Amino acid sequence: MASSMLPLLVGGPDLPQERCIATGTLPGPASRAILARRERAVSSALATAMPFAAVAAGGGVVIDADGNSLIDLGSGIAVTSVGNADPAVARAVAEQAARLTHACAMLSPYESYVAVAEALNRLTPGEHDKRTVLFSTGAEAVENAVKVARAYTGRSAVVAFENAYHGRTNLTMALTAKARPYKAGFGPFTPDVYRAPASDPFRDGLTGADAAARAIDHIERHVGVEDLAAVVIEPIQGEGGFIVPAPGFLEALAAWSRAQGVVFIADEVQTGFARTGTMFASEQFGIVPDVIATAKGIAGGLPLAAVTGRAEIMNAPAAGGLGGTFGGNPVACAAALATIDAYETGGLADRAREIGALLEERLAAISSRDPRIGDIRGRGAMIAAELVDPATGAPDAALAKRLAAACVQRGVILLTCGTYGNVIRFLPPLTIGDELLDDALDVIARELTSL
Ligand code: PLZ
Repeated sequence: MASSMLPLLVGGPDLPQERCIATGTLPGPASRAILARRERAVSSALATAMPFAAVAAGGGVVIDADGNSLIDLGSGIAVTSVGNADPAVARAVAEQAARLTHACAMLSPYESYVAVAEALNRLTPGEHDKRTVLFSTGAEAVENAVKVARAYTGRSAVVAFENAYHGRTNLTMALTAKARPYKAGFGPFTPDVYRAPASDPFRDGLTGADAAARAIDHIERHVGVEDLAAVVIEPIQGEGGFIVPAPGFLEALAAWSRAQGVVFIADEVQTGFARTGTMFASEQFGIVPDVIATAKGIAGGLPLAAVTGRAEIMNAPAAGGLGGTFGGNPVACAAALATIDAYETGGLADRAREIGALLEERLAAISSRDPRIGDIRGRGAMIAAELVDPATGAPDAALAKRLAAACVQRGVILLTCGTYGNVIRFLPPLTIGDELLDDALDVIARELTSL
């Protein structure tokens, strides 16, 4: 059946909140047809993790082309925190699209762009005077944060950390740690990017203070502060494995950066917008970044990203130095205003903490019976379990992959991550109900036992 003949399926929270694989296995026939067309039309370099084509989503479920209903533990990689096809966001998008789809912020301002900037200046950590610029993707935000830091300091070197993920553009590939699949074959990379050891309590056993001292010593010896414009760090590393640094690590690094005149850039692309139980993860570590990059959860699924920072830093590039055709598109801005309103008035940060507590409790119970779960970590609705060989502690990526593949066949969308690929991660929409979470954890427990 051509997709134009399918009845219009409305997504959002009114979708039945249930897990149901009516086709028995995935992909069902309608998904299979789309996947086959995809293979002929789309570059094979774009891999797809899931064996189904999505047509609608909302609350805590994703509906596929065959009408199967899957529990969403991924939110499209931490994007639809406010819920997919949220009615208020959908309304704001429709109204804005019917009025003005594009103006180009470099040509003429529009109120929604300014309002998003005001909201970010108000909501990001710190009471100092701030400015914001909008972009379309997380990588673009990180890249522009580095541009701003270089313009402000007149220095060029940038430090990123082990296990970091910052994007797929040339500069952000250089900042990203993992070679395969992100970097291999795509060099040469931009010069003057250096990698420092991070804090990884499960693997390095260091206190935050010791890990910071190790990182700072590494930076001072290998880079030198005279040429260092910025350190770029995810407060909780996302793609690298949901690694929560040991207490004190980020504080020490931020204090050292301030003392050295180095711009401290927090990449909160994955951790931002209520995901970790506070509006931004930096708050939980008591740090006030000079510059903060955001994207993903900012606009309920519409492509929008931002760089927010100290006014003197953000105003350092010459007029015209920052921009882009689509950055801060009016439809994306309208979506962001509705989304940010939902975070602020809908108690979603509190809900993230409840989700985190439920997930941690259920995972702890599973791990008490299964030593292959080596570590459970994260904050709020950004929780992960690291799978290891119990005898050696070696990462077990094959198990993570098999578990995710088995769970999706049972109707649970489970993502993996980690430098070694051996981490299962939980990033449900904050609109998911406890019943779905419990059901998903039952499935995961059952499938894990059988593997
Ligand atoms: N910074 C911390 O998590 C995106 C993409 C994974 P873009 N992570 C998910 C993949 O395989 O492409 C991400 C992130 C952090 C930056 C980015 C980049 O954001 O919107 O994908 O460019």
